[in-house]
Amino acid sequence: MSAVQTETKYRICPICEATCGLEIDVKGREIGAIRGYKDDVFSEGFICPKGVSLRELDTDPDRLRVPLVRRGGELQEASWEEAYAEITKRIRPIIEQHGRDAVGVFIGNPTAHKVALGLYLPVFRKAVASRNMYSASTLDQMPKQVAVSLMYGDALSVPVPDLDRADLHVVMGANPIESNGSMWTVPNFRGRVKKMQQRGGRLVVIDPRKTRTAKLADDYLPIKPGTDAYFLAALVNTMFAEGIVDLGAAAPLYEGLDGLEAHVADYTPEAVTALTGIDAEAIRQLARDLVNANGGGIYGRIGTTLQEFGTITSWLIEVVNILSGNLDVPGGMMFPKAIALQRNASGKVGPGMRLGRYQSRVRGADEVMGDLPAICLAEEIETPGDGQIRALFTIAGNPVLSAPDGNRLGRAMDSLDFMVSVDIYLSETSRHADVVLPGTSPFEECQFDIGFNQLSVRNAARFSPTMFPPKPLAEGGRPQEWQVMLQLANIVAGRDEPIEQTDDNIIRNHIMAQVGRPGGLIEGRDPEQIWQELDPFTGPERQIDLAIRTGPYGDGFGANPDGLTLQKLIDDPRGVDLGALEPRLEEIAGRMPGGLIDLAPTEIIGDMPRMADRLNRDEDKFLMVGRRNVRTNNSWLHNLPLLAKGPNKCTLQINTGDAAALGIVDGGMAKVSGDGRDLEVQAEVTDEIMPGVVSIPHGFGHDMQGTNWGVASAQPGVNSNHIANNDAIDPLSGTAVLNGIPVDVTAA
Ligand SMILES: Nc1nc2c(c(=O)[nH]1)N[C@H]1C(S)=C(S)[C@@H](COP(=O)(O)OP(=O)(O)OC[C@H]3O[C@@H](n4cnc5c(=O)[nH]c(N)nc54)[C@H](O)[C@@H]3O)O[C@H]1N2
Ligand SMILES: Nc1nc2c(c(=O)[nH]1)N[C@H]1C(S)=C(S)[C@@H](COP(=O)(O)OP(=O)(O)OC[C@H]3O[C@@H](n4cnc5c(=O)[nH]c(N)nc54)[C@H](O)[C@@H]3O)O[C@H]1N2
Ligand code: SF4
Ligand SMILES: [Mo]
Repeated sequence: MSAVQTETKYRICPICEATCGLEIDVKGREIGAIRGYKDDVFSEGFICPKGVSLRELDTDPDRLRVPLVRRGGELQEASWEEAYAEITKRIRPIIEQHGRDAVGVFIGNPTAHKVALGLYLPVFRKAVASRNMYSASTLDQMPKQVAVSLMYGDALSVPVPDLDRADLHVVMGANPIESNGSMWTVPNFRGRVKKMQQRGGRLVVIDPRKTRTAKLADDYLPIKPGTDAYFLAALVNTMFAEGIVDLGAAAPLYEGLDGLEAHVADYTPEAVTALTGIDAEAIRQLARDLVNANGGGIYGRIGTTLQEFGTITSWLIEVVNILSGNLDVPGGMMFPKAIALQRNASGKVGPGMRLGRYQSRVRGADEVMGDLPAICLAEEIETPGDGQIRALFTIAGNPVLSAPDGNRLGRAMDSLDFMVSVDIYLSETSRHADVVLPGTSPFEECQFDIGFNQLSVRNAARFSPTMFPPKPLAEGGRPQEWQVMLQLANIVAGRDEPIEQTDDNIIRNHIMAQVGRPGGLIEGRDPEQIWQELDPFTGPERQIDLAIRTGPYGDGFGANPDGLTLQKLIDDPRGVDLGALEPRLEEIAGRMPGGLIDLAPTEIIGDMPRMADRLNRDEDKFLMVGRRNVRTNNSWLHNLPLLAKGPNKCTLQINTGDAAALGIVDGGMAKVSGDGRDLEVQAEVTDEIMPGVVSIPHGFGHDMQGTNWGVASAQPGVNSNHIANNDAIDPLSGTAVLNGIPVDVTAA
């Protein structure tokens, strides 16, 4: 009979941006049932199958638990000391002989979800000090971040739908019923939409596929992939033509309205109908509805960013929302104010972005926000010369599946002098490494959302302490991931100091920054006293405590006694609700040069001539788009039985008419070719995709040699990015074009 009692623990789900609160039965080190936590102030009990599957993630026998070091060509288990020693031995000579740019880094999506990585990656990046920084951002949301930076001064100044008070919600190129939202933290999207509809509000979905979100909609407009910019330009054109532009009370905060009309003059609703596939009158009606809405706006996501005109489209979405009077009003598109680490709430003055401060070596692509485009990674490894990448770190990333032409990237990885991956699986990418350092289970780290609190449908905050702290390294245990990042930082920087000391130095610098911040909550205070008050927190907790206490709701270490501290969040797992979103436009505009928001940033206007070209382009190919399923998360949850079960998720969706014309049958095989490569994939014949469009989800193709996917390899699917063109790019954001890929389709 066991004396170990079942306890209930609470924590924030780290998988997707909805950040649901979970209620978890725990017995010793064992996870029992996982449920949605009803009393969570933010997610109110919402959960999806991925949250439930965290138990299987924790126990997955294929998840890496010890470091691997390549010896005699084989990855073999090693101690942490051996792995760190191997990295030191191999990386230092490369840096000493070839300089810092010889080290490349690829940073993947989970680094935005795990606070241990989010807080300590910047330390590692700074230590590497190479221009060869790459991330999943240029395979994802970078266009939106470029657009909002140029307009609102910061890459996370992203207005999000205030859905709970909206009466017209337009979803463009997103499928939140499956994805649970992105660049917008919104648990229970369905429930919130239903409530809006009960209030008399309307949901409009614009997507080439009739998605589950589209099925919930009052209006569904199928659009040809990659043509959203034309559709949006026609909305703007209509608003000017009909004289219904309405900037509202915020009008004095904008500049650039005068020139705008001329930039969209060619894009009348009639002029874009053939290209977009959307009827001119539907465009006019939506323009009027947006102006007349009592709070609403267009929300655009991966279908609008990961495409040919990503930055222009993201900018036009903002323009439409502004011209229709929907920015910064209740029910419209609003700027959240997070509890901690929100740059646009800290008084720092913008503008947020200078593009192209340097260029990539081989093709001369512009740097964006300190990254070079992910599509440049392979050529920067392959091409000899000064500045060639000879060593690569991948941190929670799987670019062999997430980036175009992954087989080429994999071959390039094999040509490196040295490669390190920090990952929880032996994936299509980490299998190429010489040293693989295992990440932790989510239950072995604390959790707090830095970015997603800044993108939240309501202002709220929660914190989850570490549930199962690993035994310290000195006692035969393992480091947490923030400690791994610090150790790697010290190795590449050649710093011979214990990571505890590095961490102390980091927090001391943060304290100095806060006591020196004009107008800050602890301006002019004694740094030593603040240091002592942070005791006994260390690591991420200490950084979070300092950030909360000096943030917009913080206690200011006594300056504002009712304010928040990390301890208050620890004491109440339900979290704190900080209320509905509030108008912030004056504050946002005040950070811009001249105190004005530019409706027509020069850089983006300079990119618009590209749009004219496509109007005359001959398009005779199918256009391939991606999609998401609620039981997947990019490339790495396919190994959990709970999620992997059921029919093949990696199918080619093709319209019934197209399939009939090509002799492709439902369940049969099709051959899809793009950029000189092809793949064979099971067809799913359906009316829920537009004619001329096909869809394959990304993140599959788990049959490559050297991975360790016991479950996922049984239903491997295909890597859709194998046929994506590595040269197709949205130039301003350096983002790959992975929606609207031209392909040929035949029966196989
Ligand atoms: N065609 C097409 N391509 C796409 C997309 C698309 O829609 N269509 N979407 C793009 C988007 S939006 C994104 S974000 C990218 C994703 O691109 P990536 O970030 O490169 O890919 P992921 O599949 O998210 O891989 C994450 C890796 O991190 C590991 N991991 C998970 N949790 C942890 C952890 O806690 N610690 C550590 N150390 N490792 C962990 C996983 O095992 C996995 O190997 O893909 C992009 N690629
Ligand atoms: N279940 C699950 N949830 C996830 C993820 C996952 O893999 N699985 N990934 C997470 C990540 S990293 C991200 S970035 C988010 C993404 O979140 P979402 O953007 O909501 O992702 P998708 O479900 O891929 O929806 C994109 C939609 O855009 C449509 N589309 C494609 N091209 C175009 C176009 O040119 N124009 C228009 N208007 N539509 C187009 C597609 O048909 C698709 O329905 O999801 C996150 N959440
Ligand atoms: S919706 Fe996202 S955050 Fe919520 S349980 Fe599912 S994966 Fe986790
Ligand atoms: Mo993403």
